[in-house]
Amino acid sequence: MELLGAVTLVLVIGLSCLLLLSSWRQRRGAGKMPPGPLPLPLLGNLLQVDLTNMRKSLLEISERYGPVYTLHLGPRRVVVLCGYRAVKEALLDQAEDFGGRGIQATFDWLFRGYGVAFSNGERAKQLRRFSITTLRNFGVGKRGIEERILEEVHFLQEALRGTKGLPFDPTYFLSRSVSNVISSVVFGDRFDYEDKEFLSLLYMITESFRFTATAWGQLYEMFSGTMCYLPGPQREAFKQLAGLEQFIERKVKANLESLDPSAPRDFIDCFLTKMQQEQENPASEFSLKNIVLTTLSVFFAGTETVSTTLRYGLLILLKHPEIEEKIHEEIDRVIGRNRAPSMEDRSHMPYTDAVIHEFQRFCDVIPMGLARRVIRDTPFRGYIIPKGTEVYPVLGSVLYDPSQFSAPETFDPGHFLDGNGHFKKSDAFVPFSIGKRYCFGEMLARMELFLFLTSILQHFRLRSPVAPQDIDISPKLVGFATLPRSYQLCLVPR
Ligand code: LZ1
Repeated sequence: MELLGAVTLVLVIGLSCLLLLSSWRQRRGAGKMPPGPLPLPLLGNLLQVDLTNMRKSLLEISERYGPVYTLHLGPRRVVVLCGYRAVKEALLDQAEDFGGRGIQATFDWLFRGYGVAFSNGERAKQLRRFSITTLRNFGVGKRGIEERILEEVHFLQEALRGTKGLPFDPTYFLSRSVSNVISSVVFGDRFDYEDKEFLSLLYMITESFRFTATAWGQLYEMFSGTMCYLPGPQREAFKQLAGLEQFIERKVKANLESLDPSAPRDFIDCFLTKMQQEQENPASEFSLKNIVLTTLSVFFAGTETVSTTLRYGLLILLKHPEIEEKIHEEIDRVIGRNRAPSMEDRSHMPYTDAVIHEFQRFCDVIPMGLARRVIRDTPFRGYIIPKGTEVYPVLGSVLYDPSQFSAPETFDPGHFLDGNGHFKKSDAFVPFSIGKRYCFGEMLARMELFLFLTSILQHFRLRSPVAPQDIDISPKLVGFATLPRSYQLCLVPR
């Protein structure tokens, strides 16, 4: 009995020391860090956040600790930035300092620091510059891509007419069309809407994105170190990401076998050519890993964000038929029924433009942005953030900042209109983030949102099988991503 007592005592003391040590390690060098809730050993601030709504939790904590605070996501020590001023002062005014990339644990399982979106340093720099230039060479931001989008619009119209006014879930209608625009750029061609492989790719994208929005996905952000070895929903997400990687690997191989450097067919060809040019350069980041994971980043980002925004947007219009009606009026007045919309129309359609901005503000598709990292010891608002510390720019807290929008919780296109019905810009419109690593798909996304939305509403009236007052436009999931509830839509030709 005495022996048992002694063993217990030693165990308890030993365990306490371990916990204290781990707690001390967490807070090491925290002297000049922003304040924040006291972390527990190992768990960090797990008990202070609601994994089903991180955006809300992060805002509630900022009411107590201010717009800049330190939060422990399990073992990750993260500086959280809330509200327009803090995010802008960091990401724009100290763009260089805050220009590193932090962790997105689910995606990092596959990316491991490679590819344009989730890399750092020289690698990120080379890949970003190459990606922007190459997208531009394929017409992104110019007439070329506008024509490609309008071509895709025709296929979408035809598919939508096929629903014959019956209720349907619009998810895959939208994602197939949106994805085909970026697919044309990265793979050189669109997919047929019935292509089984295409549908399985879209399923893999949608499902892995959905996982990041769930509470499990957020738990995984904290404990990826152990959870990646354990069974659970994260395994499904890994399977989907791995499936996407395998598809891109096959594409790269096929392109290589038929490559003609003098006539690049797509983004992959351009990357392969660059790889060959830089074969002798030991500092080159144009490697096999980076071609696969850069192509995948662009394909993934170019598919899921825009289609989620459109899907959410159409649901909002079902809730607010009076807003839909005003868009119809503006379309009829500016474009009419006999020609396709074009980007030139946008500047003559302030109401529609405001609605699209309000979609992006209200939907808040990536509420915490992609995590950043300070690349050096960074003085900020009297604190010193040590080099390498992760930073969460809470984009949702800017999009919902009450000092920037009169009624942030309400869907109101008036947030982007002045008293005369002219479009009114807002500095707090940051769905693409800002600063050194802002989303370079911004131009493409905004063109797609405008052209897809106007051409759907030019030809169809939206109807809901559910009465507008019974439609719930609050999100179904808020994590890394924000997702709308699923719904049925009817389209009536007009
Ligand atoms: C991304 C997004 C989501 C995931 C990965 C990259 N770029 C949105 N934009």
